[in-house]
Amino acid sequence: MTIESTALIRSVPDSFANAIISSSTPRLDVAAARLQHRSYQEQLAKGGYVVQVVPADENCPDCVFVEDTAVIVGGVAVVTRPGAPSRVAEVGPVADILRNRFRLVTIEAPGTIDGGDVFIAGGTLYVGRSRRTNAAGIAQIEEVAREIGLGVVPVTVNDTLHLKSAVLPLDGETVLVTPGGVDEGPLAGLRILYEEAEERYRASALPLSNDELLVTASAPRTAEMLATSGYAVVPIDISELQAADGGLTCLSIIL
Ligand code: CIR
Repeated sequence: MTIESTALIRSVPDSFANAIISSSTPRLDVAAARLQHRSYQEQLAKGGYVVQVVPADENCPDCVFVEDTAVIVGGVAVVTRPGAPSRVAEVGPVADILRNRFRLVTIEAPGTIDGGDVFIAGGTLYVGRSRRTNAAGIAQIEEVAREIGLGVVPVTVNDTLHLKSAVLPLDGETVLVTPGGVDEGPLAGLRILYEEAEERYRASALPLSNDELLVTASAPRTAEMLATSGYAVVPIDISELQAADGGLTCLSIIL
């Protein structure tokens, strides 16, 4: 029997128009974001995931970026304490779903972690030191990782929001990296492919359950490089969600 993986996603609230944005992007278009999010949901289902949808919360403009609220580490769901104060209330409904399947560990103050700062590859948990994830948060997730025998490698994030804004796991051993986005020294054990220079921070990628790779349509040259490297690329337009600093990983938690 195949055990299907679940992808937890969260709907786009009307208040998405007020999501946190780092650039001078004009007003976010909620309707366009919803259409793109629907297409993301469809691709996850086509790609072999069972999709579970958490309803939006109008009090949480950024709640569609559900990845930031929890990190699955083996049989443990680490419920985060997001680094942006306006996002702290997002965790409750996600934790309520995860507690049915996982032991919960909650990041406590003064620790902060955004799930976008964490990925696991090759027996190692990589965690970003970023504007959103601090040393106290890293120490707490490190304890969970060590319990199940994972090594922990902190990575300093330079000029971007999260570790996964610049380093995207493509499989157990390969990452797609934005040159200069993070201190690359700690990534030494991984095979690195680089985002094309003229598409800086536009490429995002998410492995599907059927071994295809979802890649943002806003980075066609990087997508071409990935296809040439042997990945079965499926392009998707999430430009309106990217306008609020989101990528493909941040729209789901894979269980
Ligand atoms: C934020 O600034 O928190 C949101 N507007 C974007 C979060 C993106 N999350 C992610 O990449 N994991």
